[in-house]
Amino acid sequence: MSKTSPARYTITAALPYTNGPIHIGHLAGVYVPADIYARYLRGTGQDVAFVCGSDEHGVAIPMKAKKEGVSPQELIDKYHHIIKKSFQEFGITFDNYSRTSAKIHHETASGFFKKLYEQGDFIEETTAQLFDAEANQFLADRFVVGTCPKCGYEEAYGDQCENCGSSLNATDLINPKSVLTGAVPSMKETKHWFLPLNRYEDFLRSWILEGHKKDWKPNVYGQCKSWIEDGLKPRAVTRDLDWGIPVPLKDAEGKVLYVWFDAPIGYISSTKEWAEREGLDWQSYWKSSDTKLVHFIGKDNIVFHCIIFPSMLKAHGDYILPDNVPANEFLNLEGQKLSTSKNWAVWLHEYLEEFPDMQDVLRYTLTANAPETKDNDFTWKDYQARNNNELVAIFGNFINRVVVLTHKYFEGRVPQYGSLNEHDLATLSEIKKYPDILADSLERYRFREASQELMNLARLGNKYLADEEPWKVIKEDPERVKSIIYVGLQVAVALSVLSEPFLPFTSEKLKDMLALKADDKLSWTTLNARKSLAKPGQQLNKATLLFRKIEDKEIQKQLDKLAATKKANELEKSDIMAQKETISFEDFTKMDMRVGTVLEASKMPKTKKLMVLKVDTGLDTRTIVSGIAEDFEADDIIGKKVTVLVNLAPRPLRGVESQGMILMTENAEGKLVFLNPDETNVTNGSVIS
Ligand code: B3M
Ligand code: ZN
Repeated sequence: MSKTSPARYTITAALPYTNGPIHIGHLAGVYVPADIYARYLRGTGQDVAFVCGSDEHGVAIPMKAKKEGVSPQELIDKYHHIIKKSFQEFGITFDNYSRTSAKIHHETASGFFKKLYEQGDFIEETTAQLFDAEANQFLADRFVVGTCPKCGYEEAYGDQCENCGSSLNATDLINPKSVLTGAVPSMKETKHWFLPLNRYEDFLRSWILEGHKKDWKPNVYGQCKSWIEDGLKPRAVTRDLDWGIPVPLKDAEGKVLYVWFDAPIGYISSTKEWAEREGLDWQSYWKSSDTKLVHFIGKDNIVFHCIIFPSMLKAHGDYILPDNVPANEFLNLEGQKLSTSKNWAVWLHEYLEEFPDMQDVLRYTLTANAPETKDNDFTWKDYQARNNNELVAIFGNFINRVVVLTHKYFEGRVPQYGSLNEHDLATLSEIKKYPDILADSLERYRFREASQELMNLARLGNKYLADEEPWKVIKEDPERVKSIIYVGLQVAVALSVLSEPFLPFTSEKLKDMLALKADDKLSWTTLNARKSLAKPGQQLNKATLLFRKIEDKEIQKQLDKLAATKKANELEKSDIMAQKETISFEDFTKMDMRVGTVLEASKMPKTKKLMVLKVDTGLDTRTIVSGIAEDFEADDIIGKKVTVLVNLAPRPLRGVESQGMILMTENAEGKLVFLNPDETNVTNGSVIS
């Protein structure tokens, strides 16, 4: 792969599953860095195909559809549109956002499978697989959980352990259990096609272990190394399932392609769809050795993008391989793992509604705090601090000062400078270093570092103005102020160009303020070649605020929202029953509850739980059968005061008619206790109201 200057780039971002919306974990891990990279490349004049799309297959889809009570098709349509729209509004500039249910993808994936099949690249094998007889369903992937053979985690899935990241086969699980019915699966024979990864060991060793030791991130390289050294095994690329791309062979009724076989091919289909629309040749983006292919993914997808998909591409024979796979670690939220099912997330579509026009604040926070080398935490306080202390206080403040002063002193025109002193010249030459400083970080996928360098450029401008104090100098030496504002505006123009990949909405506003929109020659690469970035005489537009301060109460609102989620989750986990449906006061008054005294008690023969009581209800003495025998000795309750529901319809229990109900509850140890008006001077028959 050419390291120096590729002719074009194919940038892929992991295809999100359409079983939920996008949250900040997805953004920080994959989409924000991928978009920064793609925008940077376009900004430097490169030929880029930035592709993505919805991942609409796999068992996660029918499972979630069932949970939501809709059809799989309804589910994927719903989330595909939410996801696509939120990406667009957030400024993620995919050249194409496709979906794996698209015809072009079905054809591409089937064609890919067929070619490998015809070349003899698969092993065909009938093996015993886990089967849930009750659900009449083979259990693979997320249909089955059990103990991970590698780390002992008890909730590992049939395809992957989320605890240690190992990729598994369903039959590897210890104590497997069906997710569908809870049943212990039996074994049943079924035929599948396997990609013998072991055949690719030599290729993977030399390509990754020797070829990419230096340029791949240590977390990615390390996972690949341990995979290869653990010994690669054949992996099934088909499934017994009714949701997915049918296996394109005659004897494969009821079988579909494994989702991890078809999904990465989605990158190719998405490129095809785009190229067709644009009148370009898709093949040059996937089959030319002067194309640089980069996959942006989260760490749980490493094995699929570094081992399995490259082996598929290699087997196919005419595809290029990824030059890099800059996988990120995970982002947590307020110290807790992000989780779609537990609703522990900041959802992109909700953020866009609650913080309109503040896409860049989130982009910046997620980049400045990106989980590049280790898992990281998103906190709302940090979000507020990044905004108030960096975007507002440094970037925004600098721009506002220099543009406002230009209007105040020079009627909004870039001043014609007189002489430039040493400080001016040093500042101008400092600006010129930034395109390279940023490019250097970005080329190494260090987005955090790059975002901080960008802020350093704003700091440079801020410090320059603070040191030169044009608002003071104007009184004695207005000529000198022309030079100061001129230099300040050069920093502003550089910021408007270099911030584009990180803060695209801000960059746009800033270019507008600086009247640069018509200046189509101004770009990342031409910055240094130009004598003046802001040309003397140029009329600027009005100063507008680029960022606004975020108040404590806005942050508190978000924290309260999370606290409510936490509480709801805890309630669900504990045995506390959710509140029943609201009843009217009339309903309540229908219940007649009285105070009574237990006169006699005896355990009902041949039962474990039932006790027969005689209770003085104040109205009468009646028989009540109560399921309390495991928690009380008969002798201990005689003489106790109890609360009795007296107008409950009588019902026979083991041949004895029970004429009411004693109100009970459970104590912290799970033992039954009376709901007791423990007052000796309450008369039996007193109404409880
Ligand atoms: N659909 C994303 C995930 O694991 C998965 C990526 C496919 S990329 C080809 O959440
Ligand atoms: Zn594990």
